[in-house]
Amino acid sequence: MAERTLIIMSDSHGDRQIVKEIKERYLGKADAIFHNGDSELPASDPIWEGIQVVCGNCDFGDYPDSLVTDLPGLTVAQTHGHLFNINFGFERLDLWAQEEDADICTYGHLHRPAVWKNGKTVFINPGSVSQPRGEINERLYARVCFDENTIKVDYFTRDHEIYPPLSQEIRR
Ligand SMILES: [Mn+2]
Repeated sequence: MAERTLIIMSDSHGDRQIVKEIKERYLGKADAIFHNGDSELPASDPIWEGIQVVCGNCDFGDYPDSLVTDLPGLTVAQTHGHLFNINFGFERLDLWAQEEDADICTYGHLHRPAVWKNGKTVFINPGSVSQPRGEINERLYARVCFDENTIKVDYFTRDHEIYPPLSQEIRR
């Protein structure tokens, strides 16, 4: 299997420009583009054509609470996180990821980049592309490259520069 690429962003909070920029940069090049909620844009916005998007706690309208996307060789479970109470721990999110047999479970809500593995699932928070919280004060999104053996995660700044301290390569 050739290497495939995903782009994941989250928590843009009204900042349509960055969603547009990322879409223009990666649509047709990446295998899929994800937005994990709290865009604060209407669900009917044509910007969502070609983007897998879920509902955040600051969104209204006709967004799905979660999505499961099957790509060749990879299942991605995607949700914002508030409905799984991730402020208080990841037990419920983890249970859902197991139920979906997810290779990747991606979420947002916390505005903090994070990558970890539990069982077969690699959990990825891309951070917030507009409003970072916590000690890493960078507006970030994530690029995931995968093949049958590895899942590699790199973060990029809003200026599309790689942010090396957060790069991780995980064996599947
Ligand atoms: Mn948010």
